[in-house]
Amino acid sequence: KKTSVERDVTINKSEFKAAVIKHLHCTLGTDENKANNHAWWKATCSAMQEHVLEGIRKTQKTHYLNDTRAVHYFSAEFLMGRLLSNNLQNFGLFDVANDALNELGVNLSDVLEEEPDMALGNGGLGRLAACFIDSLATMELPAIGYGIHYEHGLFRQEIQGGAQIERPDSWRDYGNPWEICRPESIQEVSLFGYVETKYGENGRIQKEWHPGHIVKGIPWDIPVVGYGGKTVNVLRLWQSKASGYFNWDVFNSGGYLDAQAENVQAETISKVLYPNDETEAGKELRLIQQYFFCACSLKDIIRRYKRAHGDDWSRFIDQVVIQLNDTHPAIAIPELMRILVDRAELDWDKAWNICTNVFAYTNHTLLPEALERWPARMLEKILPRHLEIIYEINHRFMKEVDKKWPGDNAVKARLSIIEEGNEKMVRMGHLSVIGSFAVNGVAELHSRLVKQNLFPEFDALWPGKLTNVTNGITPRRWLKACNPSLSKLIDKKIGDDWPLDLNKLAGLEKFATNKTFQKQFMQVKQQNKQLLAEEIKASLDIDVDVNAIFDVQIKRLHEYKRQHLALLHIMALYRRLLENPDYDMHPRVFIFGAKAAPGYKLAKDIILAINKVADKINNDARVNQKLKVAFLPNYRVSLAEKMIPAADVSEQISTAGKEASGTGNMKLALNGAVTIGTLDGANIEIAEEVGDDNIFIFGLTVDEVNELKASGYKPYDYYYKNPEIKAVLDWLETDYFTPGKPGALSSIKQSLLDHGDQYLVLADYEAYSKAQEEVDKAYRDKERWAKMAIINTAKMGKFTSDRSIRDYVERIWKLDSCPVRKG
Ligand code: 26Y
Repeated sequence: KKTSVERDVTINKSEFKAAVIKHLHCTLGTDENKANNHAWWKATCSAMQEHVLEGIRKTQKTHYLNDTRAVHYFSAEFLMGRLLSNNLQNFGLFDVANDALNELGVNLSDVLEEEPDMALGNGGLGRLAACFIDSLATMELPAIGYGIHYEHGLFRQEIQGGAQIERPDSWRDYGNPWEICRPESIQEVSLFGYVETKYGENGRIQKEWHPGHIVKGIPWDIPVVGYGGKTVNVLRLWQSKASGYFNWDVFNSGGYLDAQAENVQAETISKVLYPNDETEAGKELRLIQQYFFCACSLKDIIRRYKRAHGDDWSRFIDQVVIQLNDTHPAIAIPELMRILVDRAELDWDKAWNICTNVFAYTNHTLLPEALERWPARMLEKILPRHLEIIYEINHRFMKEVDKKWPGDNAVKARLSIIEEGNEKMVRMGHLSVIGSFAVNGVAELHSRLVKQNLFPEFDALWPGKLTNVTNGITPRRWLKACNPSLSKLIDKKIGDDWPLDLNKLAGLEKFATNKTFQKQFMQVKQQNKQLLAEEIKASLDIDVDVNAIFDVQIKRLHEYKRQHLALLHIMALYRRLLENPDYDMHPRVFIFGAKAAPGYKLAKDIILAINKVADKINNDARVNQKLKVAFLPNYRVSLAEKMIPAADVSEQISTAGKEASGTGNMKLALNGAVTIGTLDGANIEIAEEVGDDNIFIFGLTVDEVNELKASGYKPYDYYYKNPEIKAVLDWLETDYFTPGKPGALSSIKQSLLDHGDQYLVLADYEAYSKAQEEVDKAYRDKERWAKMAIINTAKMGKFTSDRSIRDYVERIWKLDSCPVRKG
């Protein structure tokens, strides 16, 4: 089969070796005899960085010379994971590097393990941003990611006595070889203070913001290497520093210590990523983080624009589109208005026209507790001018609403950016919809619910503005790099151009019933399971049988994701085995990975319960030939890359209507795992692709969830009607799993019975348990299972993030690709 990927960087093994040795000597000041794996890792990164920098230079020059329109992806999170293996893959140098290091007596996989994950995100939303910038570079689109250079990413999770402990993450403690500091592009950002109203000669009201603090933003560029290595875009992350300028007054008046305190404050802004996803906390520092990176990024964009177009704003909307990754960067909307109205002195309508042609907004959630709202008082204190601007935006918008629904105050109250109540709140979702030209949800069902339930009147007011772009994942990281055995098998069967055109995987379908291919495919799965089994042994000292079904649930811990539904079912299997030692089931290993937000008590209790139940089962000789449970600590991108290729079953069991899309579902199916899932998020679209025979769908639909809730859901009914449910819930309350500590796990039972079981765990239990029996039956039919697994891989073409990006480009961004070539 032909090699279809045209490569820009050609370098052979001996050149690669020489480059690594050179960096060992000249960058790290060590040599081959002294170097440990960490030094080899750094030297290998530095060897790559030469090509990376050349790629960045060529890309930026090309974009500049072509005066390209570009997308600016604003996101508070970028969950990049490790970069070396990705960059080697995308430059097509993975095998060269492997051979070169081999000859130096060094093992590349060990070297890759030295790299700390760049975990500047919580979960799905942050990893989506990382997949998107990979696709943008691969498709040679002019793009820049803008975010925050957190000193500490998402906490490292340790498990002690079954419970989650959070430890600080320090991804750059020993230096990060990829990031490039750009002091020439430092920006300053204002905070606090007051607004002065002035009257100009022409009677024009002028607003002047006198800030109380000024902080510096230092840009760090992280290279984003496209597949094929031609376009290398950047992710620009802002680090906060005290601005020398502001502190001199304090310093001169003898307040040296106060001045130092100010330094600490300014540097706190980019210190740490907030670990809460899906629960808005309303913390001042979080708002400051958001404004800080938006203000730096807008200044950066405007500086670049002015270099090409001077003070003429008329072409701004042709050159710039800004995608807001959820409402976290929504403050960019009033900030751009402030720049245009107060600084550039454009009149309001002109400025608003620019804004509403520049911003587009992606919604990632319908959960009410995740919708960002800031107290007006807080905004007034930190960003007094922005609050005024928001009021003005709202005032004009309310007039528009009145034209459409004259005199309807109820609709005004619903649509107003300002939520009246005990405390006035600013609704960032409303601001984002009003200030953008396009709004999208992230899967078909989710986007329909955004229109129908979240923003129905906005859809009536601006038909067509609310739309869908189904999420995707990059097949370079999530198949090619993480599953080399399967990738090579696929290459042999259908050629190696699928990473750029994932629909090509459909070519595997005709081999789905081919005995030889089935065998090869399942052999690869077996190998990957063996590797994960070794990981489980090393990390938890649990022996697992690779002939067992590997059943994997990996995602943030949330009630709506229902890890506790899986737990109840595991307990039920345990109970069935105890009651009937001959209970007929194929051996199964349930494997979990999940972090809980540190303040989310019940989520942490569920982690504790999984670990306590696991302890008991794994050490119970009566059942542990058939049943094992492994909770792998510190779930993160690099661990996902090991777990996903080894999964037989993918658990996607959220309450219908709650999971906006999910992206782990796509990664697992792409690697040949079969989904057991609800009709939620992108599961629905996965089912459409693979067909009903190749997925296990169970549980209530969105409509049924609504009906059940409307008719008065009573979880106790299920408790009394289903003896298994009663038995496992009661079991949780005893001290069977927590010897000497009865009640240690009872909060779960309480939430399901006394607190109303918001996420309908008990209502879906029986359907889930039945679906699991179907999974068991299907797996025992080896040919049937192999066929299902192959079809899952074959039918994932739709879910490449290249397709998502193509949708954004054609329907929202209106971008052209810009080929970057040698020279
Ligand atoms: C407001 C703040 C507390 C906050 C911080 C992070 C709120 C939400 C988040 C993160 C949300 C998130 O990761 N959402 C997920 O986005 C994925 C990508 O679109 C979806 O696949 C997934 O269903 C959704 O839960």
